[in-house]
This record gives sequence, C-alpha cells and structure tokens, in this order.
Amino acid sequence: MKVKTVSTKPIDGQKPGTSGLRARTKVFMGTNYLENFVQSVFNAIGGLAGKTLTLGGDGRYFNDAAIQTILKMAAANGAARVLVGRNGILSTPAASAVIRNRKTDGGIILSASHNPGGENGDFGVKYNIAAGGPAPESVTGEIHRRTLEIDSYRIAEAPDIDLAQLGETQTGDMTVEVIDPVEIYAGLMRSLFDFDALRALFASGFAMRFDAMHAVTGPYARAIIEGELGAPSETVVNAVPLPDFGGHHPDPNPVYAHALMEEMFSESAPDFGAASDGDGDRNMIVGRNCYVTPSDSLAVLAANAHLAPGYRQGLAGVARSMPTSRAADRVARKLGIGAYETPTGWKFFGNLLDAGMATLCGEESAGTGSDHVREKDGLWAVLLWLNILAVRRISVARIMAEHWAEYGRDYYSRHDYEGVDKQAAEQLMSDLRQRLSELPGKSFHDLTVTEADDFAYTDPVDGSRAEHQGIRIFFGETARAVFRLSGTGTVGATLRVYLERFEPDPERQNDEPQSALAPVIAAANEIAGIAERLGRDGPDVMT
Ligand code: VG1
Ligand code: CO
Repeated sequence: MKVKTVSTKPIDGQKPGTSGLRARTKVFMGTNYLENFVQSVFNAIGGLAGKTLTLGGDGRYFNDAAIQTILKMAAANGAARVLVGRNGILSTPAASAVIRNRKTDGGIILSASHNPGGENGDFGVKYNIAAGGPAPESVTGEIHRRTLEIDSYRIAEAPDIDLAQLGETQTGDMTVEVIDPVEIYAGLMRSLFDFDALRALFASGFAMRFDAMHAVTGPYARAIIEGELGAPSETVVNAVPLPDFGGHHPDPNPVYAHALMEEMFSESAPDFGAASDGDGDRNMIVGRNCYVTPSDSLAVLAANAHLAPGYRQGLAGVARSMPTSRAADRVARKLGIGAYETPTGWKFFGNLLDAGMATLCGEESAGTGSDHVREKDGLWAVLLWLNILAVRRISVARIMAEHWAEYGRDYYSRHDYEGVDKQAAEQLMSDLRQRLSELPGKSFHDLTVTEADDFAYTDPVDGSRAEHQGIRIFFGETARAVFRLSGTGTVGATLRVYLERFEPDPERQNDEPQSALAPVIAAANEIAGIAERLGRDGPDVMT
C-alpha cells in the first residue's frame, strides 16, 4: 500500500460545536476540509497505530465519498481495523452500540443530524470515544487545537472498498469489516424490552405511525417494529433514507413533522405516533390528539421505566440538560434518586452514565436515552414508550393526564430565531450577561425576576468545568426563561429562548402552551429586547 503525505494549511472555523463539526456540504467537499479535520482527530487522540474504529453515517449526500476518504486515511495512519456499516450506514445510537459491543477504540459518525442534507444542505463529522459517547470537551478542545496547526495529512493510494458486501477486506495492513448496521443494535433492544408484550400489543390491533423522515432510522424501524414486532407494513413511513431526506428538514418536532401531527390530530389517528431525526438519535412522541413535549417524555419515562425488563431494578438517577424543563426532577425527587442538570449536548451525560449515577438522560430538543449506549437514542425511546403502553394499556393522553395530576404540569416551549445576524445575537447575549446582577427584583409583565445567572457546570466525576452555557432567568419557583445561542447551525446565529411555567392545579393543566406561557414569553422578549435587536417580530420555529 502506497501512502501519500499531503501538505495542507489550517482552515478557519473547524471548531467542533454542540455535536461535532458541522458545515455546508459544499464546504466539507472543498479541498482538504474533510481531510484536515479527520487528520486532526487522529492527531488529537495520539494517532491511530494499531487501533480499531467504528465508522458510519446517516446516508446524507457525500456520506459515501467521505467514508472512502476516511478509510484510506485510517489505513495510512496505521489503524488495525475499521468496522463500517453496510453502504456506510450507521445511526448515531447504533454506532455507539457497535463501539461498545465490539470494543473499538472509538468511532467516527458522519452526520449533521437534524440539519437538512443534500448538496446544498449540511454535513458533519463527530468523533466518539471508546465508551461510545461524544468526545468530551477536553478531546474536542484538543481536536480544535490540532486543526489550527495542521500542516499535512496521510492518505493511502488504494482503490475504493465495496461497502455493499458484508465481510472483511484489506486495505494494506488494515482490515475493513463491513457489518450489518442493524444487528447489534436490534440485539440490544431485545435485551431491554419485552418484545413478546410488544408483539401482543400490535396483535391486539394497536395502531402506530412511525415517520422516519427519509433519514437513517427507516431501516432500523422497519426491521424492529414491522419485522420483529409484527406491526403492519404501513406503520413505518418515509422509511427509505434519501441523500437529501426528500428535501425535508429531518427534525422530529411538530413543525417539521407536520404530516405526522396532522394525522395524529385527525379523525383516523392511530393510537401512537413517533418520528426521528437525520441520524436517529432524536425522537418525537405523539398520542392521538396529544403531543408529548420531550421534557415531559423524559419525566414519563423516568416514572414508568421499571415497567420494561431492562429497567426493572429501578433507576440510579435522571439527568437533563439545563434548558430541559424541570418535570424530570419532580419524578426523581419522588423516586428518591439523583437529579442532575448538565449543559446542552450529550457529551455532558457520559461521565454520569459511566459512573452509574444516572440511568436516564434527556434534552428538550427531543433527545432521550439511557445507559444502554452513550448517545441519545430515538428508536429506544419509542420502544420504551411502547413497552409502557403495552403494560398499562391506556392512551398516551391518559398517561399524560395522570402524570400531570400526580406531579403537576410544566408548560414548556422553545422559541428559535434562526439565521439571525451573528453579531447582533452575540451582543444580545453579552448585554444580558452584563445585566444579570441588576435583574433580580425587577418586574416584567407581572413577573418578578428572583434570580438570574449564566449557567456553569462542574462535572461531579472529573471536576471539569464548562462556563457560559446559557442565561437563566427565574421568576420565583415556578417560571423560568433561558437564553442561549445554538452550537449546531451553519449560517449566521440561532437564538434559542426556552420558556417554562409550572402548574400544579389539574383544573388548569389543559391550556394551549403558548397561551399558558404568554406572561413568561412577554417578559423574556422584553428583558432581552429581541424584537429591536434582532429585527424579528417573532420566532421562526416554536416547539
Ligand atoms: C442542538 C440541541 C441540543 C442537541 C444538539 C445535537 O444543539 O439544542 O440539545 O444536543 O442539537 O443534537 P444547539 O447547540 O443547536 O442548541 V443532534 O440530534 O443534532 O446530534
Ligand atoms: Co441527531
């Protein structure tokens, strides 16, 4: 095998964000862009000599070419073995499962997740560590440092590998093992859930719609929900992954998964609906006439997880990202288990899961997961819901009503201002930061600020610290507004405003969230001066 050392220069902006490096697909396809970043990853982890890697992606445009490049670079950098999903496909949770099950030294996942794909969409690269989860800040920081000093990369001059055939081939001294993308993952799901009970549920006529949004979960959902659990063949829709996700935004929320929402709120709605995102780590849960917010979903799963075999022993603790509503904390308190609040992004859950401090984790952005892998896992969340429904045999709406009656309801919404001027957004945040100490005691739209801070987190396991993780404004015990800038966008900036209010009274738990939150929304807008500073009348997306 001939190895080429190619001279290169650092490229601006190769700083991993909330979840890996993301950029426009055309930027990734530009000269040395992918190669620089991948070589920087290899450099940051002390080289690849003798190591094994897991490799796969969500199938978006450029996935296949990028995989061939990375294989050649891995061979040139001395890797011993790379496990690749057939046709280059691995969902993010499946990649995590493969890293753990086959004990590879780490993995590379190609995805920009919920961002649109295609030649004019986005592409991304994430590096996961041997525990199976996203690289922690110490590693992503080192990767970034390496991108700033890179002067060459190594690549093998070798033919492309046929990734359509399962089995092993050699590239020089490196073995490429093409694996079934579903098998290890499906085995893990079988070990956690009562598949017999799920089969009985579907056999009883329980109807479900799963919208794979033309993204990577299609093949997984088909194999498990239709194949193993016997759901009718029309259960999974948009099941064939497309390089541009059919031109859609593969983000499972009521705005982008509106077709599913319409069906679930129609006369002929099935019992249960779900959707997942580009790389299969997010989930949306919706019952007949009943949308479940991700924050509520985490709380319901925590309260009911013991009904599934994999969690029969109970939970060690529940962790949520800071902007996620405090509904899960109420369940943890009742169960007498730990509740943790981490910065946004799955990488912050890894230590809690490794240390056995948390069993379930979740984010308001539709990510839920457990210690079975080290990523959020869309299909897992759907199967856990199904297992709970199979045991309780009541509707999703009934589950929610009972949950709120017991714990109270946390009205919740996130307002996104997308593609706004970066400078204006950064200025808005820094001005807010400056004013934090003067806010308490002031009133806005009948709400009085009691506390305001810039969220910082000290990891309880390794003591590492993350600062400036979002501005929290508390209005007493019950209401809160949070402001942060997105770390996954590729154009301009996205301001996220997270709004919540607790309602303990069952008589008042049936309002429409935007109206129930109206005072918090008005106060948040006024405090930050959103309209004047960003020149926007309202958010682009409300979830
Ligand atoms: C968003 C979400 C965050 C999630 C991240 C990656 O980040 O808010 O909760 O972990 O996406 O999800 P940000 O920085 O844009 O708010 V995924 O499914 O895109 O890997
Ligand atoms: Co995702």
